[in-house]
Order: sequence, then C-alpha cells, then structure tokens
Amino acid sequence: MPLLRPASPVTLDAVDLRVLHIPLVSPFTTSFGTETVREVIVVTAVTTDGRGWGEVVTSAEPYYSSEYTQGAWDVLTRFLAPALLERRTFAPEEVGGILDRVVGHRMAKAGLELAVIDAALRAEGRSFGQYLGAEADRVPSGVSVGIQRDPVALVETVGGYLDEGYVRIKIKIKPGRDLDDTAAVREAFGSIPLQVDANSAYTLQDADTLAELDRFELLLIEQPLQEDDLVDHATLAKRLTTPVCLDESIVSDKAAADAFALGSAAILNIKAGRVGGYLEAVAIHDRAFAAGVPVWCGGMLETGIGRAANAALAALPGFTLPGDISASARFYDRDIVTEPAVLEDGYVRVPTGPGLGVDIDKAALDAFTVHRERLTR
Ligand code: OSB
Ligand code: MG
Repeated sequence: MPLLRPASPVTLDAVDLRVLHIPLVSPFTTSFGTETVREVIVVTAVTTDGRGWGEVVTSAEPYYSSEYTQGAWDVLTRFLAPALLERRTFAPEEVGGILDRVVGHRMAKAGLELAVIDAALRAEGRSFGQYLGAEADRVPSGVSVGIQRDPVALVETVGGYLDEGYVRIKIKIKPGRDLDDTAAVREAFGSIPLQVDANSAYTLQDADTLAELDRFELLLIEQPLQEDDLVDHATLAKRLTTPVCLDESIVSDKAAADAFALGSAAILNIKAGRVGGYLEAVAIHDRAFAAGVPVWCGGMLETGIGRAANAALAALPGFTLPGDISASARFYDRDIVTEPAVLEDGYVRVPTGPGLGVDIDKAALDAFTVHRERLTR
C-alpha cells in the first residue's frame, strides 16, 4: 500500500536541534549494556507554515548500531540539515532523495524526515496515521524487559507488567542468561505470548543452546547473530523451530528483500529509525505484507514524539504481532509531550490530531535539554 496521497511541500526556514537527557524509571539492560538515562536528539523543522517534530533514536554509545548521538549530531549539523535548508522548498517525500548522497546515518536521516513530515501534515491538518495508511485506531502493546539481577527478579518484573495489562512479553537474553531466564518466565506465567531478544550476542557456534529455546514455544527469537550475518541467520533458522526475527540486520527495504531471498527471517521487527525513516518502514511493511511475512513495530525507548509515530506505523495492516510500543510510563516519569501514551486494556491509542497528534510540553523539553543549536540558511 504505497502512500495514498503525498504531503504538501514545506518551505524550511530553520532546523532546531537539541540533545536531551531524560532519566529512565529503572535501568534498562541488554546484552550490549545498561542505560539509566535516555540521551536523544529532538529535531524541530521550522517552516513558513509552522513547526514539526522528529526524534533521532541513536543511543549515546554505538553498541546497538554504528550510529550514536555525537555522530548523528555531527552529520545532522554539517551535512543533513544544511542540505535541506539549501533546497529550501520540497515535499516530505523528497527528503530521502535529497539526503541520499550521505551514506548511512539512517537514524539521523529518519529524525529529520519525521520533523518535515510532521510540519507538512500539521499545516494540512492531516494525521500521521492517515498519511501512512493506518487502519486501526489502537495497537496492542508489548513490553521489552531488560536483563534483571536473576531469574527471580525477572519473574517479579514480568509479573508487574502483566498486571498492568501488557499483552506480550519480550525478555532480553545473552549467553548465560537465556535458558534459565526463559524457563523461569514460562514456569511462572504459563503460555503467555513470549519472545526473546539477543541483540546479536550469539554466533552459529551457539546453535545447540539456541535450539534448546525451542521447547519454550516462543513467538520468535530476535536477532541472535550479528547485523551482517544474513547467511548465518538463514543457517540457524533451519536448525530452530522457533521463528527467527531480524531487528539490527534490517537496515533498509533492500536488506529486507535480501533476508527474504536468503530465508534469514520468518518475521521482521520494523524500526523506522534503523531503516532511515517512516517512509522506508512503510516500504518494508508493504514488501512483507505482499510476501506474507508478519511484522511488528520495534522501539528505541522513544519519547512521546517517536512513540506517537510508532503507534501510527503499527496500525498498518501487516503489523500482525504486538510491538514494543509500551506506555510512556514504562520508561519515563516525565515525557516531553503533554499527553504521553498510556496503556488502556493492553492497547495504546493511535493519535488522530494533525501531524503526530501530540503537543510538546515546552517546560519538560527545556528541562531535559543539555545542548541546543539552531541551523538556518
Ligand atoms: O533491540 O529492540 C531492541 C531498546 C534499545 C535498543 C534496542 C532495542 C531496544 C528494546 C526496547 O528492546 C524497545 C522499546 O522501546 O520498548
Ligand atoms: Mg531488538
């Protein structure tokens, strides 16, 4: 389902960039590290018709992907924002082409593109969901649970999220913290929808251990091997009954096509930041939908900006599995939007207002800002 109707062009006067430090309600631990503060870049597209907001989902360190905050800041301020300001008037759908000369830096591009789309849609009075082709008015909410002190602590944490109403649990695993953790959750909560995410912590040598996860009848195992291991993932997929889902490896629609051709993934996690933007994310969705491959919307500890955008994306018809779109409160005591996403009967609502459909809480935005720069022509 390509976009039904492109957005109107914008005339870009300035790009405002901020680095925010937002405290997390609890540390978030994965196979690649622990975060206690979300460092994120917020982008404002200042146009002749108003503002639009975007978020660059890089982390402070390049441990999930090669991108990280300072690198994104550098490429945004020196190359990406200047390229758009130079062009001055363009349609949101042209942003990808204008920025294409810069190799990689997909998260940085995605945040900038989102700000432009939001500005254009707010000016038109059209919602992001309508623009992308959202069909649902709410999306089922899963939660990503970091590695805890031990399996007992994990069971307690998971129990809390189930009590809140989350409809699917994803636990992070790494070598030595896989079988016992998964067994503990299965034992405590029976046949709940459960999946695991390894964030590239294994190699093909670990295939025997990973095959032992099959007995837990997981929905999927996410990204067991490295980002560029498409062939090894295909080999591993043949050894497992648990469906292999790719996250880090799917950096573009082309990567998705390659993964399907090789048999590397039975399911995809789609993150707009990782693939260079929401329009590329829709292209991957469309490809997967046509191929009958289920997809779900991943998360990067988004603020209310990216969380609203993700809810709209996840409302497309091919998103048949619950995504990592939890309530804002799962990560933050205070968000930077006035109406943070909440959990209602296990669902998060798709905003319907113009653009992303969320308003910025200026006081919160300012309170979390640690660095700021305004780029003009
Ligand atoms: O691998 O899905 C991941 C967070 C940061 C980096 C990578 C990942 C994650 C998550 C959290 O699992 C998803 C969320 O935002 O809820
Ligand atoms: Mg993942």
